[in-house]
Amino acid sequence: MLKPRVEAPDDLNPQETAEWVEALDEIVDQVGPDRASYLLEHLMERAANLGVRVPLRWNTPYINTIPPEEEVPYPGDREMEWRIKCLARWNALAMVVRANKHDANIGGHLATYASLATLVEVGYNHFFRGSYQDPAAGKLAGDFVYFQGHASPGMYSRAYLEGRLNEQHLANFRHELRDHPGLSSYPHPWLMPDFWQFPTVSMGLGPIGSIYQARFMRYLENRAIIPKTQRKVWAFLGDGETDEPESLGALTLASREKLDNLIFVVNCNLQRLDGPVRGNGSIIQELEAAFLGAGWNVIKVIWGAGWDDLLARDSSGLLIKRMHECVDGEYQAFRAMDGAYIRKEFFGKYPELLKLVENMSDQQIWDLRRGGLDPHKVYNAYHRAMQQNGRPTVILAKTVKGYGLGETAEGRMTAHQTKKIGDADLLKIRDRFKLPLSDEAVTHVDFFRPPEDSPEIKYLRQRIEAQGGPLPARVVKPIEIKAPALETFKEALEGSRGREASTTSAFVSVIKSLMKSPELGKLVVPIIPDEARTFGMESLFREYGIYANQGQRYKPVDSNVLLYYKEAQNGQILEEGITEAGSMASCIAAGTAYANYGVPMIPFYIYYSMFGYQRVGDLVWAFADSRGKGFLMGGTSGRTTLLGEGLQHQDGHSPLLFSVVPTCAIYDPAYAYELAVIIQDGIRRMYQEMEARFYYICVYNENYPQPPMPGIEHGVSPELRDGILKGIYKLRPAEKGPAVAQLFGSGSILNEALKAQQILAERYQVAADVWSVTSYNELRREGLAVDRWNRLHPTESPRVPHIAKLFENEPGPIIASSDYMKAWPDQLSPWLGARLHTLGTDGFGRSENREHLRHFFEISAEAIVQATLSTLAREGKLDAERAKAAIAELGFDPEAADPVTR
Ligand SMILES: Cc1ncc(C[n+]2csc(CCOP(=O)(O)OP(=O)(O)O)c2C)c(N)n1
Ligand SMILES: [Mg+2]
Repeated sequence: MLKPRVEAPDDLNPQETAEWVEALDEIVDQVGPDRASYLLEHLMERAANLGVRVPLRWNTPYINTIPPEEEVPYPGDREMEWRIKCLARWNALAMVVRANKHDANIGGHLATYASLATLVEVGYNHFFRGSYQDPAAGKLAGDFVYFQGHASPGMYSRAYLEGRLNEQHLANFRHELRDHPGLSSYPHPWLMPDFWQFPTVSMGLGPIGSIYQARFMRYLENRAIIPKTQRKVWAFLGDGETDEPESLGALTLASREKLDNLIFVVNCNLQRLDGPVRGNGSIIQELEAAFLGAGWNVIKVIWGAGWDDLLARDSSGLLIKRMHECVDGEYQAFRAMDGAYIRKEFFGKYPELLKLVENMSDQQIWDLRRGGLDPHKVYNAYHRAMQQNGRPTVILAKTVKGYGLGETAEGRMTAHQTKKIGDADLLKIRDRFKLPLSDEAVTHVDFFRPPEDSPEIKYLRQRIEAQGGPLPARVVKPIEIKAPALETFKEALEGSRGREASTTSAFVSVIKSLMKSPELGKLVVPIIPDEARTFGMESLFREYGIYANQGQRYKPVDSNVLLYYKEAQNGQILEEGITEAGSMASCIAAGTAYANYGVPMIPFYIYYSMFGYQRVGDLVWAFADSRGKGFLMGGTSGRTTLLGEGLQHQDGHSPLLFSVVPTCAIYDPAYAYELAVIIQDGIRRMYQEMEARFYYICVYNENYPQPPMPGIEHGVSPELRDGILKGIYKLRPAEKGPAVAQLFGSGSILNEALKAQQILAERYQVAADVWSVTSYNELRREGLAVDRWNRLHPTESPRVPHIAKLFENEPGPIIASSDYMKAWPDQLSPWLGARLHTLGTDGFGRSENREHLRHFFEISAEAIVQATLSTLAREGKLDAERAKAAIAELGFDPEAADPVTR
């Protein structure tokens, strides 16, 4: 029978407690820790069955996860590898110090790589594979390594030793705009497209990116698009970096999806930029609990080999106790001081521990290394991580920030920002690294690469060959796919035949046609963060399946209906759940697969547009940096078209936000045929012409009749197609022309412009032309490019931007109305000047219906009419009193507060 709980003070019966502890001590002493662990587990199970609440602990002791007796021997030549590492470290340091000597404040980081060198060098020499050999497919891409961004000097100096970069490259670190090739500050595929694969320097993007990369790798394997290999995704991250929500936010996805192709290495140097990561606590223990709780394998590499003997000799248990007691702020201080300090402050706390080190000199105590700086310990951790057991692995490696850099940086609060090292320290480092450099060469901070036939370079080459090639390397194989003919999207081109439909449903028809295409269908990757039903895409579930690594282990509740919720191991849809960051990370993996895997996957990431750029802008930036391709579809677009939802849902600015990304083409189509033209051409440009660009396209949920493409009965009009792609075409000229005003509309609001055209004609006898503006931004970019050319060619006859040419002979003011902020159409001001008058949705959204919203934001048909009349009046083309009277007629109050203020 269960006993009622009593409030127990700390210890009801100290003697009994002591007996239990003694019994445990005896077991450990006589039989060993494994038996103790077995007994405890057994006891816990029993306790649970008796209804005892077993105290949960997500921590193991503050020692290495792999005990010495389980270690495997190191396979490499330790001495040789040490020499190579010293060379890599010297040149990395030289890059930064030289850069700042010649150009003060150009920046760069020394301390991060100093702490990371062993972790990456062991990887380079023994784990990271440059390629995989497949019996059928031949040479395949190698492992994917996400390097800590600000450790880039280390990766460059390694590539220098490998002969992939030359001295000029290193000398021009952070000088990318000189006569000789330079190196980018951090990993940027945009800037170094043959070298870097993954932009990581914005903290947190590497971790989440690598998780979704590992998942996407499995997706491609399970769909039989790539062969299965032993390929791994390695992600190196800083301990400070783990504070970013993106770093730890997707951990459970990795364990749920059983991603044993994923290895995180957290460089726990205990410091971030300003100071300690957890001065008052322990970042390693904190991360251990988080990762264990999320279902990962956790391998702690805390202590170097020197500590093994001390731990073995300590029978008091005080050494581990002391290791636990010290907080990270103290550990940091130990490394910033010296051996005597460590003896006094660390061992000195207990006489037993002082005794333990009595035969060691201060130097020997100082030389006791941390696990992440000991190649043997690191090798063993990596070796264990390679064993697949259905779970991702994290290695928590304790290191020292600024390790070996001497008094200026090692363990100092200012380590992160240190860019200069004094001559005395440089000479010490030279001696320590045993580099054959004269004092003069050291003070000049010369780079140093041993000759080609030196043992070091020979060893290096032999290791690279054994690993299947060097890393990082970004190789883009030519791809040969053809964009589908525009006619593939017949349904969209022919319109909805009077039926009301939204551009979102037009998009669904376009993606379905694409997925049916025999050549391209399997390359399409629909990515949806729990909004498929919102967009009417649930019919894809049944037909193409939702990707699920375990298939479907349950009978879905709707299995009796035709379009049931089908999960499948080879499912094509990535149903991500409610994670825009995760979905964007998937989009990055899919949109860069043409380079990383040699398969030109075409992502279509469709989402609630308000939760797009504004939420995951930095990932979008990284997508562009990665030369990502694909389509981002902003669903439920527009501040007034998404009715009812209100302030946090109604999006009036995404296109503007996307316009900051140089490789993003932004379109705001109104009709199904426009959408089809844009997507078809997008595939052509991105995948056939291999242009580095991607698309953001607004799609709306307002239903209206989708007209057929004008003239489609005679085939696609090239001029119309051209207009749609350039960003504008005349949709409906004034019936009783010539027009005295021009109306611009896009997306759903094009219908308001058409309605306005009618009201103007019927009620006010004003003739206006209506234009569909599919992309203000494409027009602006063309205009800017032409302006630049003119600026740089003052003696030649000026070129005229498309938009200016188009309106040279079109009379009257231009009234642009948009479901986005006024700044969106205003992009054309440089070429349309005072003729352009914009109506837009600046301000906060409201929960209302479309009619009220459009009236409130003054973008409705009536608002367009009112603006046109007023503008004509100001230009002297209409009686001002007539324009004034129209304000009330059209339902406006001239004294009402501006919506932007309400
Ligand atoms: C999102 C973001 N915020 C801030 C920074 C600026 N920054 C660069 S490195 C750094 C500290 C990194 O500390 P940690 O992750 O522990 O790496 P360590 O250098 O110690 O290995 C910061 C704040 C950044 N790169 N990205
Ligand atoms: Mg750190």
